[in-house]
Amino acid sequence: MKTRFPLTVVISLMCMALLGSGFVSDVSAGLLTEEYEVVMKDYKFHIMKEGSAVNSLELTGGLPAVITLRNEDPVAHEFVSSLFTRVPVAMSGDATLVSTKRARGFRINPGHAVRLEFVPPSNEEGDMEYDAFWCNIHGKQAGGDMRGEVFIVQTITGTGAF
Ligand SMILES: [Cu+2]
Repeated sequence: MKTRFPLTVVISLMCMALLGSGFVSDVSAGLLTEEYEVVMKDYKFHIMKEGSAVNSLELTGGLPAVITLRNEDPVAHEFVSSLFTRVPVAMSGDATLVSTKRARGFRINPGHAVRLEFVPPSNEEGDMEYDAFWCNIHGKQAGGDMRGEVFIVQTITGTGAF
């Protein structure tokens, strides 16, 4: 079973070291990619950020995001979201594209993993955007286990940085 955590940790430590040394300003640090890992296991989504379990995906508008989906269950699962109808996603790995009326996503077979790269939408108003994600096989009903939330915050507005 391979894991990307060490690399993420190394990068984080490097960034902290650079921040501490004054080489990287806060603004530059804000341009780093946001990385999450979502493990599908026991018919649940387990969301990890920098090696820690978190409850939801919190992304920043305009800031590149990487989400690695890993299916550790013996059945196929899906990761489907309305967010993917609004942003183009680059996928690497082995998954099948899934399309519903209001959402798009990926079906991942047992033991497989995929890496998604995209830039969450930014809006000039600075409004937080909200999307749900779910497994369209096991998490269609509200309140089900195979559902989760994506928040897209807008922290960089009116700077012309993007
Ligand atoms: Cu599922």
